[in-house]
Amino acid sequence: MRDISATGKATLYATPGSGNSLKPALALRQLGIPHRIRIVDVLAGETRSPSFLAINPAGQVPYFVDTGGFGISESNAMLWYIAEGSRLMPAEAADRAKVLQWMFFEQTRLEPNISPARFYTRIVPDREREFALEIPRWRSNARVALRRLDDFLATSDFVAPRHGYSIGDIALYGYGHLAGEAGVDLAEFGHVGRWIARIESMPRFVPLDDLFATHTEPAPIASAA
Ligand SMILES: N[C@@H](CCC(=O)N[C@@H](CS)C(=O)NCC(=O)O)C(=O)O
Repeated sequence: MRDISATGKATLYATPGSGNSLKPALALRQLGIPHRIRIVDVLAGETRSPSFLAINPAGQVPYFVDTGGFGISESNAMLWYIAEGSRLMPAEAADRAKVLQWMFFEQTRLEPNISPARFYTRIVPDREREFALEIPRWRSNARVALRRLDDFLATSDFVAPRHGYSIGDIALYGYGHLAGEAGVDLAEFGHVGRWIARIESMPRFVPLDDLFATHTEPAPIASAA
C-alpha cells in the first residue's frame, strides 16, 4: 500500500542548496502531495548524528518517509516512488526504461562530476586547493556528460520525448542547472539551456533557493558536533 498522499504528512529530510534534495522536493510540490520538509545541516555534521542515523542508516540526505512510515534514500529512488502512477511517470514500458536510463546517467556521469566541483569551489571554497587536481577532471567529465545530454535534447523537448516532462527531467535538472556553479559554462550547451528554461516554466516550479526557504520547519535532529 502506498499512502504518501493520504492523510497525515510525509516527511522529506533535505539540505538547502542540494541538487539531490531538490529532486524529491520539486516532485512532491508539483504533484501536490502534502509533506513537510525537515532541514538537515550537512555541513554541521547532522547526517552523522545518532538521531539522524536512526532515521536513515545511510547517513545521507535526501531521505523520504511516507505517511505509513516507509522510508527510502537515494534521490532517484524516491522520485520513482513519489511519482508512481502520476503524470510525472510514463505508463509505457519503453518510456519508463528511457527515464531510468537517464536517471542512471545522471547518477554516474553528471552528478558525480558537477556536485564535487561545485561543492569544493562554491560551498567550501577553503578546500579548493586540496582538490586542485580533481576539479579540472570533474569539470571536463561534466562537459562530456552535458554534451551527450545536449545532443539528445537537440531533437527532444524532454528526456522521455513520447511522454513529455517526467521525473527523468527532474533528476537531470537537479545538478544540470547548477553546472555554472561548478565552473562549467552552460552557454556551450544551447539545447540544455532551453530545456532548463522549459523545466523552470512548468506549473508549480520553484527554484532551489526558494524550495527550502518557504516550506521548512526546524529539524528535531541533534548535531553531531
Ligand atoms: N546518491 C545520493 C547522494 C546523496 C548525497 O550525496 N547527499 C549528500 C548531500 S547532497 C549528503 O548527505 N552528504 C552528507 C554525508 O554524506 O554525510 C542521492 O542521489 O540521494
